[in-house]
Amino acid sequence: MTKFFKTFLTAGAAICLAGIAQAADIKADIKGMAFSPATITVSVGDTITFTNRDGAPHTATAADGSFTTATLRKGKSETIAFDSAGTFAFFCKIHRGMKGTIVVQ
Ligand SMILES: [Cu+2]
Repeated sequence: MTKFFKTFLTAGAAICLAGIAQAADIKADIKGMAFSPATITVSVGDTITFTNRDGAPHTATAADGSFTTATLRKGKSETIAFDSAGTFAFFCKIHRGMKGTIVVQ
C-alpha cells in the first residue's frame, strides 16, 4: 500500500467518524399547547425533529425568521437543521403564546 493511499484512507475514516459524532437528530414534541422540552440544546450540525402530538395545528417558527416548519397537523413531523451557533427564540405562528428556545453550541 502506498503512503498516499494510507493517508487517503486515514483521512476518509476520520471524516466518517466526525460525521457520525456530529449528526444527532433531537426529538421535540409539541403537546398540550406547549413545546416539550421548551428549551432544546443541540450542537452545530444537529437537526431537531418537531412532532405535533396535539389535535390543534402548530408550527415551530424562529422569532428572527431563520427557520420555520410548515403548519404541522396531528402526528406530523418536520426536521430542521441547525448549522450555526446561537440562541434562537421560537414560537407557534398560530398560538403566539407558545414559546421556546433553541441553544445551538
Ligand atoms: Cu400552535
